[in-house]
Amino acid sequence: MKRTLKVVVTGPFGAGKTEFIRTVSEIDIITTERKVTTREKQIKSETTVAMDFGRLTLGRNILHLFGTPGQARFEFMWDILAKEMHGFVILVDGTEKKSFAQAKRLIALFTENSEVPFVVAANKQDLKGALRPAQVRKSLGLSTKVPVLGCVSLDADSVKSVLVQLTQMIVWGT
Ligand SMILES: Nc1nc2c(ncn2[C@@H]2O[C@H](COP(=O)(O)OP(=O)(O)OP(=O)(O)O)[C@@H](O)[C@H]2O)c(=O)[nH]1
Ligand SMILES: [Mg+2]
Repeated sequence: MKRTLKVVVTGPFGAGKTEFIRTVSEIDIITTERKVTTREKQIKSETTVAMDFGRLTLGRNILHLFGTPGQARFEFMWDILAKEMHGFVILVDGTEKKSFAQAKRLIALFTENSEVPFVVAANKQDLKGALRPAQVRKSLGLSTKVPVLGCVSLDADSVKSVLVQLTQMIVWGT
């Protein structure tokens, strides 16, 4: 029998969350991207303001993927999206070390309110200068119990391997 798992994809502004979901979703994703009006508009023109939604089937598991906004001013959505999730992905841009403080804060917030499994994905591994997973683990001060995986959100196999790992942790509790 198929089962549905709720997976939240979170991380700092511009980490690649919307792209991650778009790349693997079997349905046209639902996005809420709007023009950036704050000073971050120099970095990218559009940002998620409420959520992304996509779906991916992995064997007998149907993953409902919920992407969060990255900008802290939309953080009221984080709690709403995290409700009854089975697991989550913390996506960080390996080329943006200054976003790691926000990534740490997100990990603290999400683990404070929930005990579900999570993995960290060191994204944008295709770009020069991207920190490797081991360096991301060290920078974020993560224990060896937390899987830190390399990722390229533009590549479906790469995104799937992150989600397969998380699904195994959810289903088998390992
Ligand atoms: N080269 C490269 N570019 C990426 C990768 N992942 C995302 N991007 C690009 O990075 C930019 C930001 O990606 P988004 O998916 O909008 O990031 P987001 O985390 O949803 O951003 P917010 O919703 O604003 O927080 C886009 O131009 C993406 O195409 C990656 O793995 N490699
Ligand atoms: Mg987004």
